[in-house]
Amino acid sequence: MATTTSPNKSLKLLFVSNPIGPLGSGLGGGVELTLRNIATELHQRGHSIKIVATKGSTAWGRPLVEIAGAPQISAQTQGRDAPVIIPASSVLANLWDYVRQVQNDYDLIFNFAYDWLPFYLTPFFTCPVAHLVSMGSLTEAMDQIIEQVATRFPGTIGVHSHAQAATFAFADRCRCLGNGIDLSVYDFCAEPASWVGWVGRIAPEKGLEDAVAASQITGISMKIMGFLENEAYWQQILRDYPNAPVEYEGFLSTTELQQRLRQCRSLLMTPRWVEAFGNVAIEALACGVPVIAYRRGGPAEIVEDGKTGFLVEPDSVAGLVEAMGKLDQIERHVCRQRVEAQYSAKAMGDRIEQWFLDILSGRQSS
Ligand code: HBI
Repeated sequence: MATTTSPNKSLKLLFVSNPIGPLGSGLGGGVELTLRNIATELHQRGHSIKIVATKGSTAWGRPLVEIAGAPQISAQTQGRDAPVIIPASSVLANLWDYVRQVQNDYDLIFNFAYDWLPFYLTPFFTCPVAHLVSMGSLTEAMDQIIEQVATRFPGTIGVHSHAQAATFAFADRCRCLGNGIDLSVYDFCAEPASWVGWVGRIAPEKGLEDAVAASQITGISMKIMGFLENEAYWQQILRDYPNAPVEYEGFLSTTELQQRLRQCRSLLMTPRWVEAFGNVAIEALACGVPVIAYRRGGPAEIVEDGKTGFLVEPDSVAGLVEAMGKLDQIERHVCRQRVEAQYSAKAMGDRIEQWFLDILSGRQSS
């Protein structure tokens, strides 16, 4: 139901997770960390949060409803003309049937799924729905259904970066939210180890092979951390770069990840696609780790070239190698300061809270 809200009113919020895997499994990539951080921050501000997610999820202490069912195919493995596929016993369908049943208990529903169904169902709900779109344009079907919501419910489409918004025809109707992390989890490290780091889902769109190539050329060791999504892709990289001093450290928890990340000389980000944001960029900077990133997507809006890292010509291994030779120019404490100013959980909480209040009051702002 619509409510008139004042900034200090506690909102009753239902967070609906993504349908590709349980929260805490890593299958949901950056969107898991985003959901966790927003839920924690808004709870601390006095809002009441409930999370509905795939069976087997963790909700980091927040009230959780677990829903069983078959997962969706990962959206980025689909082609632009991919049809919308809903498997039998679809967990996505079951999630949103639950949401329909309980919608009157909430002021606002917050969707984290990059899937057709929640957008299609939005007009069928009486409770307002806010959508956090976690990736850039991937398929015609998704572009069309998100645009339909952006048109019918102005101001309810949230994105992480201007670069991500620019991949959609309705870029000017997206609300740019950036992202945010709980800085108390990330300890600043002034004296790094000699090695560099690479963090992310190990899949072709993340361009890991370029970072491995740069490690082989420079002889600088590299620690690789993240969810091994595509084994064949990883094995091919090992065959192509047999002498690269690289080590796969597995999919680590946030705490374990930051313990390794903070020691890095630098983080390398080599996205082939328009990374919507690049959470790991702010996680690294929060520890004082400079980021060397292709000038593409979200990381290009986070890294300040020459100040908190280097922005490199996309897909240029030589560019990565050159930047790796200039890391002494970067002051590690400046990296931490930039995150404290723009990407703390508080800064993100302010942006999300204002977004919700604007939706509930029918106000619009970019
Ligand atoms: N695929 N179908 C689908 N739905 C999602 O919500 C989804 C996805 N692939 C990747 C993904 N979410 C997240 O890893 C990114 O949004 C970060």
